[in-house]
Amino acid sequence: MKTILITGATGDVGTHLARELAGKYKLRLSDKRPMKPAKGQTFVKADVSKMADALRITKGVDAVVHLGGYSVEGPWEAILQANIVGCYNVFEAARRNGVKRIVFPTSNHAVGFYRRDRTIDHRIYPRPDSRYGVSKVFGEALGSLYADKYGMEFFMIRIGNVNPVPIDKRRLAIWISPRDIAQLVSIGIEHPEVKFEIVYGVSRNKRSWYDNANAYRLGYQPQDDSERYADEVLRNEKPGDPTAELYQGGIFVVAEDVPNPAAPKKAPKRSKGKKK
Ligand code: 15L
Repeated sequence: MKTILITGATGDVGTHLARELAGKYKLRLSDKRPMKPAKGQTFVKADVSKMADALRITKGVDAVVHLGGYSVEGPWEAILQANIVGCYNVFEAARRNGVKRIVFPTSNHAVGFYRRDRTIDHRIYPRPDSRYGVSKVFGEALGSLYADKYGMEFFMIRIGNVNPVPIDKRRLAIWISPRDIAQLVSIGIEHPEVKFEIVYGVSRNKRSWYDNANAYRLGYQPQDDSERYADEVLRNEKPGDPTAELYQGGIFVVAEDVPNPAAPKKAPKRSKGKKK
């Protein structure tokens, strides 16, 4: 049985994966926050923004699923340490320890500035919607470098939103169920021909914005479709930010502190002068 390291194991995605992949792999779970591993799994506390920790946890595993990091938009310093330095350390530590295969959950936010009326595939040029999205593009680029230069193998999953059920209109397009993400991660660990692949981490959603042909080519057969939840989700949907609603990344595209050039142009105000 293969030994798989999952970093960021206390997060939502890590928790779903540890449950779904139990029994299939020997799981070494890791995070900087403590957790109690299930029977048959081990836990190693580590902060991957420190190279020594990254080296310690990647030793002796067959593959790494690197979930660890800042998982939403955040301050630059936090993103830099957790997602840029942390990602570099994990890929480099894996290389030094002779671990070839890495599954990297990148994000829909690496391409979040594409509009919702477009269908995009794995070959599209990234359009990150946030500092967080940029950090995911960094991970994709670093993986590409390590694949070409060192012969390592990378399976990049641009994850939509992992949840037992889709939670709003945007997530109807990008939702992935826990069992579907587990299937994709298993393909990423097992597929013999992976050198560098990008796929979308979404279920077989009728409303998807992605052409996920690359995942299907590699054997992905999603079991779920958000459509069965659509009526209920849409019934409860509240009107959102009009700019966010144009873009796949949703609220991540909205600038926090400066005027946003992506915002729809407002009609010019009528002057209050006297009518002629
Ligand atoms: C992500 O990449 C995040 O990790 C997750 O927390 C959600 O925000 C998700 O995207 C999403 O877009 O719903």
